[in-house]
Amino acid sequence: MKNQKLCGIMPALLTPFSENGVDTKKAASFVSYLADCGVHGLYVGGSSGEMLLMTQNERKELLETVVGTVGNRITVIAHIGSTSTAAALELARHAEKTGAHALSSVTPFYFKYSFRELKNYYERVADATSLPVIIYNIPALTGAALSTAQLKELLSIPNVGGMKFTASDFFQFERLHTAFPDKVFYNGSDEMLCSGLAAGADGGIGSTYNVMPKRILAIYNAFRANDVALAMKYQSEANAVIEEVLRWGVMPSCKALLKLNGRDYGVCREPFLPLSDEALAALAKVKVE
Ligand code: MN9
Repeated sequence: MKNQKLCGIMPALLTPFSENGVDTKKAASFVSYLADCGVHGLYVGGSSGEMLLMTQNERKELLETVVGTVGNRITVIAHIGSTSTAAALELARHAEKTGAHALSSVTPFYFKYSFRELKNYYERVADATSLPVIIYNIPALTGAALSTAQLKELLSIPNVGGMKFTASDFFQFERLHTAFPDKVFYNGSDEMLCSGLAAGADGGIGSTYNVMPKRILAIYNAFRANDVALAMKYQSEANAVIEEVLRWGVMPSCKALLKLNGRDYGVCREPFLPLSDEALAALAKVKVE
């Protein structure tokens, strides 16, 4: 049986920073707002959350804030992926203790690990807690372009509950979820949410969901109601926003869009830079809702 609690629309939460840490007040107020919008869950501490630019303690603090604020209303998936297995396992145990509903991890990156090493990593993460583990497959960023057979092997690990699939090979995507009908599969490319749903996704996880949750929910709800034409109309409206976001950089643009639309959520950590006036002027023209 598919875990219904894990299905649906889940913003890949952006992290608000204060001068010297995570701005937990801003995070709490924002996740309450997202839950009020009707999102089904949150994906916390992933790439959109700038996890690579955060300390272990900051990642834990952010998760505690989110679970403490909305953990009994919506699903919380803790991204615990790290450059070392030891760090990932520490975050995984902390996430279970904190009350997250699932774990997720990107495939270990930077070094070119063998498949044997990647598989061992997921076995260790899956063994560390009783929570379902969502494999995060994003070959364009990790460089780990795994074959369908290799992804199936990862999905076969006990405690692996599904996959976040950020790629455009919907043939591979269909083969995977058809082979594992009880596991949960997420579309990862916001610009292709409708296509991913058509290919069988149970939901989506994405950065731009932070800035236009209602429109993304409208795509999902129209598709679930079998109105593909309407879902594509909303997708096209979303893509006008995503096109600009991709032009100027995903996370800096998403934070700038929040500010332009009345919510000061701060800026990204360096090496990211605040956007230029030219970028801000272009983003001011897009309609997020
Ligand atoms: O997978 C996100 N990818 C990254 C999730 O954060 C790297 C997406 O939501 C993209 O940011 C989005 C824009 O290309 O689709």
